[in-house]
Amino acid sequence: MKALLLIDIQNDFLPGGSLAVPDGDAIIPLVNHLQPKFDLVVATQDWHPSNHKSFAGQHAGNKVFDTITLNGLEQVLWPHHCIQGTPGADFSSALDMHRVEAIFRKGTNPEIDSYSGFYDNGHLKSTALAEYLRGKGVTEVYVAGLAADFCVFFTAKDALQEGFATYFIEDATRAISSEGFERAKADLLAKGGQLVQSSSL
Ligand code: VGL
Ligand code: ZN
Repeated sequence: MKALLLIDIQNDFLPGGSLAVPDGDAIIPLVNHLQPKFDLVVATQDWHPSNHKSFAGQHAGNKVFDTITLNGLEQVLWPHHCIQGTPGADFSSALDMHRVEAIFRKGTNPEIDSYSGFYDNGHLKSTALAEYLRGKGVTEVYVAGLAADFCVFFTAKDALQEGFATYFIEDATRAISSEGFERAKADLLAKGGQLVQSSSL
């Protein structure tokens, strides 16, 4: 069974949002078109309390995109984004949601960031996404969404570690930085992941 994971296709990561990923909206027609080709479609939703410590505004003396140590982990400081219940946290209205069987929320603990749909950044707590997928008989996981160099990358890395055959749909994601995108792809390939284009699916 093949699952498509739609990572964080939320207004704050799209043009006009507080942490807009360049050209992020270009992926939406692609992922809408891809959905019927899969046995299962799941979405993740970045879902932060307003005092989340990944927000630069929570750290006097730091600015957006600084890197700090937060509870022992390296943490990039972000603009406020995807605050629970706000329009920025909503899925794009252009995203077809009617085939999405489950939504996994992440980033709810203010003390730790959570890029992957499977675990927080310290691998302290699971979202149970792996168990959910296994329970549905999924063996192949395809990842798409935003941002390629953060949440899509970390989700793909955990999918590999969980033993799923993992495919990174290269044209159905966009990155915050192009160097980050290249690093992410090289790392996934080195770990046994595969890069695919949506046209081949
Ligand atoms: C993300 C930074 C902070 C993402 C989420 O979805 O890639 N990036 N929170
Ligand atoms: Zn976030």
